[in-house]
Amino acid sequence: MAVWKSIGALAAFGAATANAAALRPQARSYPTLVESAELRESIDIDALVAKAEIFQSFAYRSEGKNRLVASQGHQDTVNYIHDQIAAFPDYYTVEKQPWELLVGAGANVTANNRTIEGFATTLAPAGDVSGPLVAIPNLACNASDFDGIDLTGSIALVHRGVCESGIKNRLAAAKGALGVVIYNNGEGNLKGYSLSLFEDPATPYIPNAGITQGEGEGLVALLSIGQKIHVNVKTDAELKTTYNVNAQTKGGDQDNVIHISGHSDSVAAGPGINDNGSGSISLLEIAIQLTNYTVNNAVRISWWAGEEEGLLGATYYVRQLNQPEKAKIRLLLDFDMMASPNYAFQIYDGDGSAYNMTGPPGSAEAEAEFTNFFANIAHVNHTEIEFDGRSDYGPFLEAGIAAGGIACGAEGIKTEEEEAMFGGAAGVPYDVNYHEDGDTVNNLNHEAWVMMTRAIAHSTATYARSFEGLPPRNSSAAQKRSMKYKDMREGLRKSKRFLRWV
Ligand SMILES: *[C@@H]1O[C@H](CO)[C@@H](O)[C@H](O)[C@H]1NC(C)=O
Ligand SMILES: *[C@@H]1O[C@H](CO)[C@@H](O)[C@H](O)[C@H]1NC(C)=O
Ligand SMILES: *[C@@H]1O[C@H](CO)[C@@H](O)[C@H](O)[C@H]1NC(C)=O
Ligand SMILES: *[C@@H]1O[C@H](CO)[C@@H](O)[C@H](O)[C@H]1NC(C)=O
Ligand SMILES: *[C@@H]1O[C@H](CO)[C@@H](O)[C@H](O)[C@H]1NC(C)=O
Ligand SMILES: *[C@@H]1O[C@H](CO)[C@@H](O)[C@H](O)[C@H]1NC(C)=O
Ligand SMILES: *[C@@H]1O[C@H](CO)[C@@H](O)[C@H](O)[C@H]1NC(C)=O
Ligand SMILES: CC(=O)N[C@H]1CO[C@H](CO)[C@@H](O)[C@@H]1O
Ligand SMILES: [Zn+2]
Repeated sequence: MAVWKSIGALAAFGAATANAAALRPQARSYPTLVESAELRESIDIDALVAKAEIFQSFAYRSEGKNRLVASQGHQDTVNYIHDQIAAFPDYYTVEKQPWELLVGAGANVTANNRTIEGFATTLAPAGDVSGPLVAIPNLACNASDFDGIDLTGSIALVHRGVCESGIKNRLAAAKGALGVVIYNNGEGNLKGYSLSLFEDPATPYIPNAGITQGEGEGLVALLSIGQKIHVNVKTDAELKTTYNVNAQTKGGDQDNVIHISGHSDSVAAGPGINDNGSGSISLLEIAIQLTNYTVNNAVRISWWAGEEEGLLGATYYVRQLNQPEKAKIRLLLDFDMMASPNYAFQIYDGDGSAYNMTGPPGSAEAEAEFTNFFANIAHVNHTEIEFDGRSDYGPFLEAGIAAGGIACGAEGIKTEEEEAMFGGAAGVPYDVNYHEDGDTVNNLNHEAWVMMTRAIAHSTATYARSFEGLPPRNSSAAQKRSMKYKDMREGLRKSKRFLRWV
């Protein structure tokens, strides 16, 4: 296997052997500039699946059989990715970037001395609080939902959905509540549930526990007929350190960076091999294959932690970048769920042609490049999906950084039109195992995974060669765009699609 010494040595080596190599066109024995077709062809399903098996083994030997952020299964994943990249010390710099989060470690809830199954909430503090239960109308996303309600010394009962639970918790705390009980807005439990927004030190969080929809609706019914309910909420939380893995080629223009990313953690329910192990693995495989080539622009690759808890790793990362560092990132491409069993080839609608939400300048061009890949190179159909910030590219959009990406589909239902375009089955979710214990190696679609990984390889190679066609950086336009984006997120909070996420 070729491990090139340093970029300086590498360029000299290339020049010295170029003539000799030209005589032996079969043997590519010197480093060449990366090229889409070659990098694409280096993608091999066996190499991808072998890594998926490794990720799954990390999950299965972990206590919760998952790769939940900061768990053993996740830590093993982070170390594995880091070590794979560190095996190319002359090609990449690589770091494990630490950050901390409070992971929920238990929640006991009683109502009038009856024990209710409680779910710990990540990012919320430990505590032992009691008081009368008060139900908050609407979805408790807006200060006006709390108008005329005095929560002093009380426990607030709120419904999940529409906005991050961190907003609900803060608003309740501001009205004097001692704790919050959130009830689910669908079937199932709230294992691994998160407040989804880092704590704002100015408005600290109060203890928070989740309960099922059935329990929540029962309590609301009792309160509505005037029954008094005294609630006790006991929560435990552990401060844990987790890591983003960030790698960057030593070669290429360090001031003009193509940044590709995915997330390394899973939800609590399962090993998370499609969501989003598949994206992480695609990136790892591309990072390894890239070491055979030189690049004109630096390639940065990040594996975020804590995506499932509210895009936390990416949020942390963007927050700690100063403006000149942000400006070096010409484009961020994010990849999640690359191997859904009932897939569609979906491109984020960066130009707003389908969903009327555009990204910062450069996002439209990124969409066009993926369209070019599917339509003109792979000759397959594609669809567009809302550029809604629902995955790790969200914090980059808010910082005015151009972004794009592709996906294969999560819990959404395949339409008749899409069945005609991609095969599979209409009326069935793209990934029936989304956030379930069935999200395993056996349920990956190999054809989709190779296609998606090749799409990533194409865009990586294209931008590693040149940013031609991408508009120049314009920080004033970026600022304007990021303000507009924040407004649109507000509008989106009201849309149905957001409801089950937060
Ligand atoms: C690099 O290229 C060689 C020769 O084509 C190939 O055997 C190898 O698998 C490639 N990848 C890496 C990471 O060396
Ligand atoms: C709960 O239990 C405590 C101690 O056993 C008792 O004093 C209290 O009256 C009970 N509260 C209700 C609402 O039953
Ligand atoms: C909050 O409520 C106010 C007053 O009813 C309303 O104008 C505003 O649009 C609401 N904001 C959100 C995010 O729902
Ligand atoms: C919840 O109750 C169980 C059983 O009594 C106890 O072991 C656990 O420590 C309690 N957790 C909290 C957060 O109070
Ligand atoms: C697109 O969104 C803008 C606001 O961002 C709005 O003014 C315009 O009417 C929308 N266009 C369509 C076709 O929905
Ligand atoms: C693309 O979709 C159309 C239906 O819209 C279908 O007839 C065609 O076979 C699809 N092409 C490929 C390559 O799957
Ligand atoms: C940068 O963006 C601003 C605001 O959209 C625009 O007025 C200005 O002409 C742009 N500058 C360049 C150099 O493109
Ligand atoms: C593109 C995509 O579907 N990504 C998913 C990765 O995982 C997170 C958390 O489960 C989902 O919210 C994203 O939708
Ligand atoms: Zn579009």
